[in-house]
Amino acid sequence: MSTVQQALARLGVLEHPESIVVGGQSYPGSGQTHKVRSPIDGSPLASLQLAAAADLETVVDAAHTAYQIWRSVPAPHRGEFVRQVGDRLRFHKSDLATLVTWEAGKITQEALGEVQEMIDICDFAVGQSRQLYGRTIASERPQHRLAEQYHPLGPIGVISAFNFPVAVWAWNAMLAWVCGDPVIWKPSEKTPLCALGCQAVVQQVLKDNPDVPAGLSSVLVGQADVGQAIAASPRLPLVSATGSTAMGRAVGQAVAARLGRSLLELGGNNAIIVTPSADSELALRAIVFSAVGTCGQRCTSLRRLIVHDRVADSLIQRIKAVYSDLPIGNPCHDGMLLGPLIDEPAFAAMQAALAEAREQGGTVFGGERLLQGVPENGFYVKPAVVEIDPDAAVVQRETFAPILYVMRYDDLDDAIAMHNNVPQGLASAIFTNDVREAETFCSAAGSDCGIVNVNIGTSGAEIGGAFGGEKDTGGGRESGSDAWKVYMRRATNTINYSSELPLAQGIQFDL
Ligand code: UN1
Repeated sequence: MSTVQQALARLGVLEHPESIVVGGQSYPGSGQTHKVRSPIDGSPLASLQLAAAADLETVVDAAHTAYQIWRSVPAPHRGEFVRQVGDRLRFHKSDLATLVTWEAGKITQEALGEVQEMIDICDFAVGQSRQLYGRTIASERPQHRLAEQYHPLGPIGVISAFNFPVAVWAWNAMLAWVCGDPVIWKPSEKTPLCALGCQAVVQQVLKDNPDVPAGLSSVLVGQADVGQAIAASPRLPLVSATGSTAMGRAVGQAVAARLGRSLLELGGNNAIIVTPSADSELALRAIVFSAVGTCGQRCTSLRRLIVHDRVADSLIQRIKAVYSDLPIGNPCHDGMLLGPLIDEPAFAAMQAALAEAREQGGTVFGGERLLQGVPENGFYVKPAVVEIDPDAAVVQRETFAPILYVMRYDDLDDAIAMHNNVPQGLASAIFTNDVREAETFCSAAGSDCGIVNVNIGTSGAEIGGAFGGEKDTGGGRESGSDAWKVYMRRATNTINYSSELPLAQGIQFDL
């Protein structure tokens, strides 16, 4: 038995997994057959008959049935269910990390970190389940109480990407569940076993809690047609989608057309500014982790480095030296820092971006495919450093690969302008020991991103903060802070406990 099969068996995933699971019930979809291969070495991992758009309705029916029950379960009891999910996730941490490594190609440390992110959001959601509070507002009328309540919203559609095949679902599902909403999950068809592994964990908890309705948690492994059906379904009041800007635009428009709510977490074009006062050791480590972590395939990956003229030469030289020595190869092996790209199209997109960068006057270091010392049939690459003009067209685009575009600046205002001059607005950072520079970057006139850091990199956010970004990144916020509110509907209550009927705004209306 392979490591993956062992992990699946321990989780309780069927030997021949099926692409639709509602609670504990699984069945094949009516779409085409789909083979899943590992990015590590191209080895086959699973063959599934995918879900198709027509399969969605029955799953939504089950979610609605579950909603009728779940919405009236006291929120702290809903939290107790999530607490048990968190316990099972702890128990299966390494099994799920194995699936993440084999399906997404993440090094073991990052795969374990992603599962930890799921556990963290469970803990957060459990606490949140006792804090779904509205405000009491001073009423202008005597003996009146003006207050707001948050109520469950309904079944939620979650569309996630291959690069965070488990954590992004957990950010959404754990909050949705404590908020009283069932979840229908369409994972990337590149990482179905990760999704089925998570669903198996939920299944274990459902078994221990027979009163919890099975339709609370469903998975449909399918392609874009299933995503479109989710976006178009008027019975899913919120659709949370993570992926490319093109995908998010299509989902956002379809959801808006039916006046639904969407939570979009799309592409980033994340940058770090390094100023002359920066701690260069700290900056170097942060730059390398942010640029090459997950092989440059995080939405928070560092794509642009904006470095002051005075420190540029030495920093660029040190980055290149570190890049030349990076352990690249099988992500299961201890000590590896860089695993493979997800697949051949990702490699082709990286090469196309590098060719374009050269045409646009860039100087390219690295970026080539590695064939020695790595498993065969995987797309392992040397990370690239590209010195280029900030106005080059290729710099405006998110290429999901380890390419770091480097540009120089002289004046901080110019650096901030350069920083903000891209369509995306997810994560950003400044490295400086100068409080004026740091606070300027964090101010209204500074970074225009949803995540703005000082002396740490762009990737690797904690779950406690709201996660998401502006402009082409889609504007949604998920995970921590008050992101829970998007999973609920707000009711404003005016309660009159007087024996008069005073009208607001002092209106007289005497019968
Ligand atoms: C993503 O790439 O879609 O901040 C999410 C990070 C992770 C989440 C990334 N906590 O890099």
